[in-house]
Amino acid sequence: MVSRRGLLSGAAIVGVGAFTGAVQSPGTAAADAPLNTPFTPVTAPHLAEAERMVHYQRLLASGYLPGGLLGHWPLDGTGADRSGHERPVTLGSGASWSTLRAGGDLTFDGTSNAYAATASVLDTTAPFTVSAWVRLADGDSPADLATMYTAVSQDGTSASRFLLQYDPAFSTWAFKVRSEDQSTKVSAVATTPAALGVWTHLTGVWDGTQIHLYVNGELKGSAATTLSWAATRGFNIGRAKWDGAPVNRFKGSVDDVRAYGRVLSADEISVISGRTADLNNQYLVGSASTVTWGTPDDLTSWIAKARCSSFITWVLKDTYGWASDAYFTQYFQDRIPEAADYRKAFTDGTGGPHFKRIRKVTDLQPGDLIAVDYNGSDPDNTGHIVMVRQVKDVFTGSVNFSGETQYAVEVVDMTSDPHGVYGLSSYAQYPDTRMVSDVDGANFQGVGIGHMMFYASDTTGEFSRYRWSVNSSSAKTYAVADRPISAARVV
Ligand SMILES: [Ca+2]
Repeated sequence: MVSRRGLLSGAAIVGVGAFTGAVQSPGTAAADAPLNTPFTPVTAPHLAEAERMVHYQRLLASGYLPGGLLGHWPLDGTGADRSGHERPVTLGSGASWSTLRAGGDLTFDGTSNAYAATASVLDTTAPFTVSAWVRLADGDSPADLATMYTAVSQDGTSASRFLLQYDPAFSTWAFKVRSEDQSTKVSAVATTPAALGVWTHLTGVWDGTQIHLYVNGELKGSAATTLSWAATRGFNIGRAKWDGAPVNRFKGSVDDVRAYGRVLSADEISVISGRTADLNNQYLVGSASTVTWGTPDDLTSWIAKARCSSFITWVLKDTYGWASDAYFTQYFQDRIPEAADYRKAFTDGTGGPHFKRIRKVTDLQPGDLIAVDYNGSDPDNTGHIVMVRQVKDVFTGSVNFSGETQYAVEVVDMTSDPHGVYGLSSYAQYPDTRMVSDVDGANFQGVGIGHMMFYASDTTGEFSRYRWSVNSSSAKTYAVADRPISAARVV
């Protein structure tokens, strides 16, 4: 399943192509494109195993679920339909592209031209599912919580067949269906109030006998209805229809709208909302860890709940017969060594026959491990350990030190804090896969691929310091005198 174009071509893939998908934002992945990740040439089996985990966690984070998809609008700066059904939405003048979430989104100003529309997508006489990320405007021109705002609808001559919306009567989100003559309305309503400025994932389902509303991947409301009629007058994002005219124009932002011609299960809705990714890909402090390489046809079976060092250890144990509890206990005095234990063993040469010290940054190869010792400066962590994908290039843009050369190193690791900040200009060339998802106040954690900056002494070529990402400030740059760094090859 993992694409290895780099391996097939035999050439290292450099630059932004490492995270394909969003044309406008090289650092992000479109929800339907993560299978195209051009991974680096892999000669180290444990790197391949780590990449497989990243790959599936990326699919989960993007809500990858193509089965039955009749329309999918990632809204990454274009109205394109990525479902393969070629149903692009056309924007009214009250809709504009925005970048509140990684990859981009669509913002509506609440005026009469606030919409994006295409011809009818769903056969609304049969069960269907519709979903979207929504965010009511806050700031200088906030949404009015006394006003009805519809995020997604599909319309007949007079009224919308269904509405995924904010309803001021309940002060929260709702999924509704109507009769063709507008005489009947059935609502499934959320249980907690909606707030301004909060990205929320909504899914509405009609299964033939009931409607269901899911909020952030969890079922929050249901109602019985067998209403069935064909809504043939268009699929709308950002508005609804009543008495034959547009109403409920959205004020805020909408992203990743999907229409499925079937009922999605609760587990599937958990996937498309990103909830499963949040559950399965977690950074843990402490000794507990669960790292499970699942099966390709079951995304949800891939689990990466660990800290940096336990993730690396589980990758080695999963890949090599020698990487046993007995080995690590013999050479590291622990079944699952801490990052500082790895650093010390690499430096002292005490890691046993399967770890060979690498001193120079320019000698690093794919699969090598780099361990940093925090020297007791962090109460929660002894340090950090990463697996190298490639030494990408010499970086000279900022935070340079005399007598040292700065290298951007692409790494696989498990962290609570992605490497870099989406949207800063320097980030795009050195992105982090954990930024597939929400960047609006979220801190996407877990296993992923990102870039750290390691420095080498011009005199010796050995590690001299590091910083967490291309965006990290000089003040967050650590010299080896304060935080020792050591690397090793797995042999
Ligand atoms: Ca988007």
